[in-house]
Amino acid sequence: MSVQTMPAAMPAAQPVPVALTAADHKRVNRLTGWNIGVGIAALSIGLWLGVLQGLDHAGLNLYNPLAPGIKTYYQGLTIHGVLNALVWTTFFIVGFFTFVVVNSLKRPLRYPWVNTLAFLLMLVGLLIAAYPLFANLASVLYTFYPPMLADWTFYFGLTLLVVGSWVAGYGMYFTYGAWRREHPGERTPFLALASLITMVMWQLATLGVAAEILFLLLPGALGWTDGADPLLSRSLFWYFGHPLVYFWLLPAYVSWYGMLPAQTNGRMFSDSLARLVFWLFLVLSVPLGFHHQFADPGIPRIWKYIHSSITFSVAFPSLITAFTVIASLEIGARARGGKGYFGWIRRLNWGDPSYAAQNLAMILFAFGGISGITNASYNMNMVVHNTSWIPGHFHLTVGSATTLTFFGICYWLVPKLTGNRLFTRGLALAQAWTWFFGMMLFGNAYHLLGLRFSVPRRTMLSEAPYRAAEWTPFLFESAVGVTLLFISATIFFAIILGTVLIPGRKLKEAIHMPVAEPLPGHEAPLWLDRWWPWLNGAIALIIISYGPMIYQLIRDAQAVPFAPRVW
Ligand code: HAS
Repeated sequence: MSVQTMPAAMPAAQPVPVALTAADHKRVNRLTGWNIGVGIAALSIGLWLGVLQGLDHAGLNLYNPLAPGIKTYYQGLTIHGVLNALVWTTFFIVGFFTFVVVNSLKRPLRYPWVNTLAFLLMLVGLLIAAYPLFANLASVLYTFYPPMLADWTFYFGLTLLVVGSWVAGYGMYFTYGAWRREHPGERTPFLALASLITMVMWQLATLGVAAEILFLLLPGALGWTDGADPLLSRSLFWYFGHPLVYFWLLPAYVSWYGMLPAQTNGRMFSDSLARLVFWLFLVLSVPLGFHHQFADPGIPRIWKYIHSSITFSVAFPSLITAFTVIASLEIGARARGGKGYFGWIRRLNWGDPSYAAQNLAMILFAFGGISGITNASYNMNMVVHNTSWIPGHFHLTVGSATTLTFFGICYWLVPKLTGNRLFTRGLALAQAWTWFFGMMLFGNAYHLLGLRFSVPRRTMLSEAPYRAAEWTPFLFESAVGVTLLFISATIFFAIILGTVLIPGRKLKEAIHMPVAEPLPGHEAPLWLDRWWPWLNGAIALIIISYGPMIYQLIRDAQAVPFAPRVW
């Protein structure tokens, strides 16, 4: 054949989009259901120990009659922290994102076995870590600082849990990659993009704790080494520990931006700002962990200053969120007949428990956010660090913004997954409001106890000889809060069990994932769909803000002998 007659090079054929079948829906629903179910089961134990802790602080030591298997206050506190902060959140988030990515891309999982494997790894990890926790072999709190050392099974179990969550992320990236090939040049749906960004941020963040466990703690727990450098260890932990909090927060933001407005007839006020906020979190979430170590000697002031500045920067996307999400909700309230500067608030969809829970979570987060910004200021931090102010802060953030939002999501997602009606709307509304008032009282009391009286955190206050009379009104306030939270949690578990188990409650109409569409003509530009500038920016900032200090810490590391077990 002559050159002239050769056919022109054919463009590579674009893969045909793969549609979701009923079997795909069933598979992803089952996977989501299992993840969320395990998360809720863990939460039920973690919350129970939280209630006992709260009552203990108020002077009522009920551990013996109500949790006889728990041998020390610190065992209870460790189980509370690990199950609530690490297990409930991670399982819920992985389940929720698996559902969101598939339903938002409208494409089945590329390799469903990868996501199934992820769930199994996480589950096995949880079961392995549960053994030392309940056998009192790992009462090292959820931050597990050396020289305290837990049984090796604790670290091994946690490692599997984290690796499982990575694998879940890979399953989502493979799915996204396949979608991208099938839809070249198309804008990624917001819900999928935001979920994927969060999972990538998580992969960057968990490198710190993976290094800490694999190189410092696990070898010690296996008896291969005698000690570890506490400062290096704490620095690697907090490299992970602060972005961890955004791993908890961002799924709530996925819902607040991309779903909640639709639940009150609203639209997404700004698709561009929503995407920008997630990219900013990818860039800014990791390089700021030294703000947890303001009181640590050995970290030079300049690094504390740099990390403090980046901490103030990461509050910025949350401030954008406050304004844009409220604007999205206002659009909905006005469409529902709302009028006036503030009168529209009454017209929000308060009668829907899924909506109400999430809006109440936002209100609590406004207070938790303010206390976070207070923590970030070096001199204020010197006042509140290691006091009950800090649990006050994180119960209004992870305990409210995150957990109450996840409850709200469950109120549409669990009926969607089971095909059963919610058991019941009235109970679910009562649950959301009791959680709201419980956290209000609890959070307020703990903040004030820490700020005014320097009441220490992580202490069995019922036994503290220095308990002062002036603490009493606040401790009483916190006990009322704890009681409301206990009632609220009990209602939540009853609702979930009732929805899943009570027969004859089939949905009359199918439930669809709520999706808030952008205002017409306000779709985000395509540059907000590109990964490389943001991902490279995130990696560069991590190297700049951590590289020199981590190098120095490794170079000067001195192994401090692990402490004998005191529990
Ligand atoms: Fe934090 C400690 C700083 C956010 C969780 N944090 C902790 C710990 C946890 C935690 C668990 O700088 C304790 C760790 C330990 O065990 O030692 N935190 C911040 C800052 C922010 C922040 C600056 N934290 C969070 C979030 C968390 C979380 C989110 C979990 C989900 N935090 C610190 C610092 C420490 C710390 C120090 C170390 C303290 C120490 O000394 O140990 C910011 O990202 C917060 C920004 C948030 C806002 C609020 C925006 C408001 C919105 C809602 C608006 C809605 C409204 C309602 C107004 C600026 C988005 C509308 C109503 C209608 C009706 C429409």
